[in-house]
Amino acid sequence: MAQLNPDSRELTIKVVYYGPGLSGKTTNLQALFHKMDPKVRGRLMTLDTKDDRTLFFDMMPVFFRSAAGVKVKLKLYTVPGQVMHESTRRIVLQGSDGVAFIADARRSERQVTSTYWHDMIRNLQANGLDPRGLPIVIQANKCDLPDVRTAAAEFADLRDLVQPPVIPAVAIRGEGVVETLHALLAALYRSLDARLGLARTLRVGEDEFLGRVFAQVDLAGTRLTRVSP
Ligand SMILES: Nc1nc2c(ncn2[C@@H]2O[C@H](COP(=O)(O)OP(=O)(O)O)[C@@H](O)[C@H]2O)c(=O)[nH]1
Ligand SMILES: [Mg+2]
Repeated sequence: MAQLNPDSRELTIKVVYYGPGLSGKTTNLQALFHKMDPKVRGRLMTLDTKDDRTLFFDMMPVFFRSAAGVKVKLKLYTVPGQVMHESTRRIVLQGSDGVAFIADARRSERQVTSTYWHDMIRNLQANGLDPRGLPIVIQANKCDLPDVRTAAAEFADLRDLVQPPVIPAVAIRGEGVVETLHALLAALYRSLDARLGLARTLRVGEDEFLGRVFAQVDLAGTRLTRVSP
């Protein structure tokens, strides 16, 4: 979980992009990387193998400093999707502050998606993280393909224990990618504020927190809406 280092006034936040292999996790990070101003983003580290699959994880840091001098480091990770990397998926989830679950929205992928979702819930619990208290969003990716689920009601098979928002996306075109991160960070801010008192003790408000990240993002074609608590 995110910790504040009181001496350096530095807050490190971990966000994980989880989901089955080939659902579009790396594509999300790549799209974000290209939309983000180099001033706030670090290097995108991807360790894809030649068959297009993530072997260990991808990571991209995003940095900003608040007006009150708090340095925020946001680290975006992906997990490998292949079944044989189950233990790696569990380890990457350790200490996460929020999860974007990237689903391939095609109905043909429904069973695999459900398996990975419930595997994530178990892995969170194995790491001592209560999914009911963790900011989570579901991205319905690949909405450019035929026979997809896009409405939250069509993801009832995932939304039993928790009911995260469902955000439609076409990550290869960069659509829905910023919306997904924005919805997650809005929920994440509230959870961190409740735990660490970001507004009260650090004087970092929600508008500033989201503003500092998304002011540096190319928002062409993006519609950000406020997500209700
Ligand atoms: N049609 C379509 N393909 C996508 C989309 N997003 C990702 N892909 C493709 O799906 C494959 C797997 O994507 P990748 O990001 O590597 O998946 P990961 O295993 O979850 O990291 C790649 O060939 C991507 O180009 C999308 O929105 N629509
Ligand atoms: Mg990948």
